[in-house]
Amino acid sequence: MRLYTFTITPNNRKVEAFVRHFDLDVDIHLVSFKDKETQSPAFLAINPMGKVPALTDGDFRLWESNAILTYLATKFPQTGALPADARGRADVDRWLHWQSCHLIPAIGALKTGTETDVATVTPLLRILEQQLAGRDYMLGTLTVVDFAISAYLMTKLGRQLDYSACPHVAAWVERMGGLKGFVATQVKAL
Ligand SMILES: N[C@@H](CCC(=O)N[C@@H](CS)C(=O)NCC(=O)O)C(=O)O
Repeated sequence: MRLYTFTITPNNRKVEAFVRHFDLDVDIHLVSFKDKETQSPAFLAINPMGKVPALTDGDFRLWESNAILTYLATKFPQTGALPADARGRADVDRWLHWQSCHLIPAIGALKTGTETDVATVTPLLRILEQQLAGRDYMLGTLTVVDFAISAYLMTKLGRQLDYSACPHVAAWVERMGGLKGFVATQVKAL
């Protein structure tokens, strides 16, 4: 298995951190944007979107960070990072979709400058706060959901959000940042 990644961005870091946290038998390949590697015919054959992260497993080619996370957790069940029962799995899907459909657009708007008020993300942080009350991790134990969401709050922009009403979220981001995989992928944050 080979992971194509560019560590510094949260879309990539969350997957690479997962691989490194659990010491998964995955070859990590850092792509070179300088050399336009993601636009090369060889890479476009892996991901026609020309984006990382991407994963190859034999002749299987997978892209989209959340799909890669759940695939890895399925292939390496020893991680215990993906509930097997229907409700647990639906719970994972719920939060992965929430991250893509709600958190990313809100943070993305701040990043591009179409929104300048960091308070626009606060209602979403409050949703996380509610979920994390009484839990160390989003679903109780460490799952792909924690990797999928926390990586965005560890960025330079993520750290500028207002956590004053969300102490559980702040503590969780701190806890996640201390995990082996996130320590190993600590580079100058975006
Ligand atoms: N939704 C995708 C986003 C992937 C993505 O946007 N990757 C960026 C880096 S964070 C990229 O490869 N950009 C290069 C480009 O667009 O040329 C995911 O979660 O994997």
